[in-house]
Amino acid sequence: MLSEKELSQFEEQGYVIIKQFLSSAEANRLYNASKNDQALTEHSYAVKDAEGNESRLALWYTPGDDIYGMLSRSENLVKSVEQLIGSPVAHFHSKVMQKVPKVGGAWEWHQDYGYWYRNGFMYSEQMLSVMFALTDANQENGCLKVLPASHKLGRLEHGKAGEQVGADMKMVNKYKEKVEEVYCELEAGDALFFHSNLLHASGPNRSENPRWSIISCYNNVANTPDEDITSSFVPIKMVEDGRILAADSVLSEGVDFSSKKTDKSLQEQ
Ligand SMILES: O=C(O)CCC(=O)C(=O)O
Repeated sequence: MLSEKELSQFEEQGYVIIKQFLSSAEANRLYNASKNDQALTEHSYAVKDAEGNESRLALWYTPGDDIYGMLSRSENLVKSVEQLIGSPVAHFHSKVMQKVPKVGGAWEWHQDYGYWYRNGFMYSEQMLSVMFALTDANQENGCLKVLPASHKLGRLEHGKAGEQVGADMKMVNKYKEKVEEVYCELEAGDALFFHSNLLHASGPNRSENPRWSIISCYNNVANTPDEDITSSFVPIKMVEDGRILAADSVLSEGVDFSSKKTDKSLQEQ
């Protein structure tokens, strides 16, 4: 559960980092599982940044009984999310983000709610993401960077940015005159909770090391979308903590993957 200090950091700055949310054994197991999972590899797709560098991701909706489900459904995590967006919560989706050494591309400045708004979700403050570092993430391998307190700007316009969709750079640059961007350097196992309106981006991976992470996104079940994204309004089935090390390391069969075609972060309005 998050402390008062962590809750007010999230409220004021739009994000909070929890060191060693996962043990290094758990982070390592998740990393190896995601590297070796055939279904995940088959359903992953590449996204180019403005310079043509590619990152890969695999995204699915309903969490299963596998290692990823044991992470996103774990009691400590779900209760922490509930502290931030109210209860009960649903698991909107999770994704494995892969930045291969020397190749992995950048993600342009955006707010997640800039995409999710298009699904018809009304309340940005009832949605958030949690990024789990499966490898160390730093400036050299393209860690996430954020603009503190930008969640208070409300939703900005989003439009085409290379193959991706990014926030209106006129507003982003104006806000950058007021605040310094913060590089969220993480060690494997650290978790970064961030508000759906927080402006964030990441650079390319110029290093010899991979930058791998899982991002799980949550929604308050009362915040229903227009579209039939069932996972986003069905209360999550919580499981007790500590199941990651024993769970099946292959994604459950029949997992409902998203594809590049349906990914809202790639579609212009
Ligand atoms: O993985 C990254 O570097 C950025 C991912 C991101 O911004 C997102 O999924 O919203």
